[in-house]
Amino acid sequence: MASASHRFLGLDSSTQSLSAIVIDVQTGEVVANHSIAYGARLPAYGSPHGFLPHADPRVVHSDPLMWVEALDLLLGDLREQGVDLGRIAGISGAGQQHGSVYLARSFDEVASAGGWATDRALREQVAPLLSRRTAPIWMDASTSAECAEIAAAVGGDAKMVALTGSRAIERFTGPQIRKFWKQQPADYQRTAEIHLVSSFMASLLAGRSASIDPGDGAGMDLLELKTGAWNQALLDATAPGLGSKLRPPVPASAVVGEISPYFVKKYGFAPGTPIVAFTGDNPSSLVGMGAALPGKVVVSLGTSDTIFAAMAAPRTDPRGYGHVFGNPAGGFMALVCFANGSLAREEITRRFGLTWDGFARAILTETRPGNAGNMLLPFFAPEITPRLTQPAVQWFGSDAFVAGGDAPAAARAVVEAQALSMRLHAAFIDEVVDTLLVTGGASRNAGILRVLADVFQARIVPLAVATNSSALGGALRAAAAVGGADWQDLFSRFCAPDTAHAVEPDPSTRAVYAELGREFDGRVEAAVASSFVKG
Ligand code: XUL
Repeated sequence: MASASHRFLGLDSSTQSLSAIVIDVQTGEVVANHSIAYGARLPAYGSPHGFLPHADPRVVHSDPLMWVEALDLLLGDLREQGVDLGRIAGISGAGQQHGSVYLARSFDEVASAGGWATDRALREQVAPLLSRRTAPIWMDASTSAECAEIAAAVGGDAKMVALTGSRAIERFTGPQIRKFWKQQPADYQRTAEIHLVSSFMASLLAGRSASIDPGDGAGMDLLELKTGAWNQALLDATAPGLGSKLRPPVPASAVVGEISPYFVKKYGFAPGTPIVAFTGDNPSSLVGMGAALPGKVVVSLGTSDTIFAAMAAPRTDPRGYGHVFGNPAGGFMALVCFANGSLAREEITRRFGLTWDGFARAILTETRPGNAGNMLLPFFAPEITPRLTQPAVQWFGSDAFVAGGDAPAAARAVVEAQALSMRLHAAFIDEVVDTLLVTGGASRNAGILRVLADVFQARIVPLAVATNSSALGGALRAAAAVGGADWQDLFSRFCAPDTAHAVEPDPSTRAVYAELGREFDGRVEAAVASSFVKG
């Protein structure tokens, strides 16, 4: 019987990988923690970083079949590692936010027709369902025209922010859907169902249509924050008949289905294992960091960098960059997203031939706070915050630095710029920050943590258990929703801070970074043409 077990599975379908974490809430153990990196394991999709190449840097899509195949691979690996999936009592998870998948036949139609065949790979069965071959993802910045149209139709961006918690944003799903309708009206017409990455993954597991939750749904420019329901004016402003292609949202704690017989037969799950609504990777990470109750601020260093915090009442960003999403544990969360996260850090290591240890050394021992006047605007790809629809890289400082001949200064410069940008653009969250929790691949890099501590003048604390707080959040959410576990109890057991690796701020750097912040703000302002649509 599934419910007699205390084990829960959390999944995270993110930009570059699909990850799984299994926790045991009785013993407090992380039983399994495993990832499939798309670039390494699924090279046939031509997506070394999880997305497809495109001549226009603003257009970023992924192949949803890569995510489907990764699910089979991941569960196969877990089984091979001896993880008994029959003992899993509940599943939840997360997906990269905003990305969308378009189906000509809904998952419920598949279920009515008998569900997934157990003797054929899932990928083969999902391929004929797609009405759009690729999925636009959060890195896509190609919908400025559609954003302006949607915002104008509902009375301007200030109105959008008040209604949805965000203005009309290029990567958000509504503008992406509108672009699809404008460019491929016949394919839009034959689309029966539109999913976010999160609800798509949940639907695959359930073998039927899973609804979207308000955590991820608020990243679509379609959901009304106050009611948690789709807003009819926004649906109408986005594309005709859109309401019939989206299932009504459900609370994040809702059970959206039971594991499909395909996974029971193939991987040994117990029949009837419940699937709790999936959410966005950031809302899930809020839970996985033990920060879902107000009072903690999280920095997530991933493909994108994000800074977020739980909020009791929605407080919106007057600059128009930040977002308010549903908090899966109740209430709301604020988030600011930076597209040039690890991709920008990796660009510097690649250009200068630095290892990650060398990168940390450059910051810790070879350069000083303020970087001797060297500053970089590290927008190697179109940026979300500040809003830049084209790459914009600028080097300021010594001749050697500007000419690309100072590797240590370049390492410090990319991280100082990222930290200053976070501080600047997250000011509206308005929490007293004396501690920042960090997660993500780069949260183990001592150089990066040092700069964050000094720029924010805050203690920086990584998580002890796992760098993948989003997958962990999925497992915790399943434990709370179907196992009846208490949040505080879960947080104290699975989200303990790794105090041994905490980094304290150096107070003598406060003035340097106050001055540098003003300089950075001025340079950023100069680089950005304002695009806020007035009502
Ligand atoms: C958040 C955002 C990204 C994606 C991918 O708004 O666009 O953080 O969720 O991680």
